[in-house]
Amino acid sequence: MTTTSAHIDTFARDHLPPPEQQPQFIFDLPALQFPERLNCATELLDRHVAEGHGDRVCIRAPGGLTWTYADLREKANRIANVLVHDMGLVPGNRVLLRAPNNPMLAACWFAVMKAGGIAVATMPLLRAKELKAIIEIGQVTHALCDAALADEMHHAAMESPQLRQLRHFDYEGPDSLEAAMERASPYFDNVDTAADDTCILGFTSGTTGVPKATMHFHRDVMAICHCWPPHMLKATADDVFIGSPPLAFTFGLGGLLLFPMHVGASTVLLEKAGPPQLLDGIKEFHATVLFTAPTSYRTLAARGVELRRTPLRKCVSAGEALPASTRQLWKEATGIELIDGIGATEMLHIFISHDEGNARPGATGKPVPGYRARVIDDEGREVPPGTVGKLAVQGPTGCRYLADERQKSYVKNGWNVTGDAYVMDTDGYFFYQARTDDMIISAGYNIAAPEVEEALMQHPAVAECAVVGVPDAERGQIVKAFVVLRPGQAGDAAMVKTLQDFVKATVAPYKYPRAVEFIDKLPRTQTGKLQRFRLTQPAEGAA
Ligand code: 3UK
Repeated sequence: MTTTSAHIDTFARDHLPPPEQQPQFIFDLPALQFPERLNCATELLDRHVAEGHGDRVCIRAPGGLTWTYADLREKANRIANVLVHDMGLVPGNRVLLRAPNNPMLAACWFAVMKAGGIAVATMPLLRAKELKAIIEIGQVTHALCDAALADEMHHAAMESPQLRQLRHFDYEGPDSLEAAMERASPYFDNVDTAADDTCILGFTSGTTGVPKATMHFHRDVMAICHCWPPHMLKATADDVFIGSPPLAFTFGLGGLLLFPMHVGASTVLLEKAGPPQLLDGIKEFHATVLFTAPTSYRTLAARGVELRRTPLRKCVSAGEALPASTRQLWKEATGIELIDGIGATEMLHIFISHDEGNARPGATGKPVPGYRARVIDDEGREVPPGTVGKLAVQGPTGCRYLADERQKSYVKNGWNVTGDAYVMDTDGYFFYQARTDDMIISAGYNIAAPEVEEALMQHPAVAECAVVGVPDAERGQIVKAFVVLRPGQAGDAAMVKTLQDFVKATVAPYKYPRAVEFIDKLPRTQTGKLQRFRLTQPAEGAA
């Protein structure tokens, strides 16, 4: 596609991976025939107002705040004017956003889209050092930051000469973003961006290594709204969305902002969204659609009686594998069949999933309409059903790392290779096995760490666990389990034996953990993913 970019600052276009390293994109649904000019803010926000739905509730938050679509549009327009007229933004500039999930963060995100900028949303818990790395990699020129998170931002800004402009919101003061918004016009003509102008730099949450920036276009934002939600989630304008993933994580951006807005529904943004806040939020706002991670479903399942009295009807799990036992636990507690889906920052959102009617225990599902998937061997050949291999996917979205050598390992022969080991059955269902680096090879056997974890988790004494391969002279590697016990359980030799016997009775005995260590807490990323590598090399960088 050769379209005319609206970007005056050509940094993003200049750093796209070369064409031969890009994945093959496919657009074989009618809804994916995008025009050359496309601004996702026009589609997701302004359209509702233009169609006469400006007074529908768009965003709610604890403390009584309610914004309609018209309110959000006016805020975003004012911020876009501040960005352009006060802060000197030109299309293509990168704008760092830093806030917990709240309405102002949503307004800032849409303001960046409207102004033709590129949003670089960052995880609230990041420290100055990590923010500085993101500013450097993304050559970030502007930043909008929640005053509550100003400290680390300030330190990062001091050491980042490329960052030209920084404004804070949610505080009283003449130099606040809100004060500037008051002075700005409530009208803004969205920049006429090309469908293939970059609008998001999504940093990988990465369970290991140096962060990578993935690049996504305006058309990618619309593509994810047209693929998974209408076919798997099937939400309507009357739904109320709620959930835990940060908007800086594309799981949260889609689930808690883009998808509700695409169908004209409303979303509840919670700054704190642990299980207790989710439960309160579901009750207070009568939420009907929940997005969170497997661990959070396990904790919330204990509150099934209360949840059954709410209108909650659709529950989505992503970010890490959903154990069959968690699916069952949630169904028994709430009566709701979980919708599992695998997504990735590189793919922007979910590409294998199922709806409630087609859930199969232990399976992630089938390729989402618009995507295709296969299981391949090390040479890139498709393997037969029932064989473990690497997951490869193609669709309207795909991996484009900003100037990063690792593009060549994620994209092979036009396929996105996600780093996950999968098996497809003869019905075309995809079963997650492990991250390719979490396959343990012990005495010649392939053992998937999550399978052993799932077996352990079914024991009533186990609260959480993580399984890794540790070096062993005789067997190459042995299976080692790190176990967090439920309160009141003793981590002694008898418990080790009990758990080992329990695993042997649940899965093939050669998979049992030959070593078991009891710990208080598992290491997790800010997106809730287990960091197994930190259990094999605990000394380095342990927080
Ligand atoms: C793992 C899963 C099994 C898998 C994400 C939904 O997680 C997201 O993006 P990340 O870049 O991580 C991608 C990796 O996470 N994973 C995610 N979901 C599942 N494994 N079952 C699942 N349901 O290893 C994948 O390669 O942090 C999830 C939407 C948007 C996202 N960015």
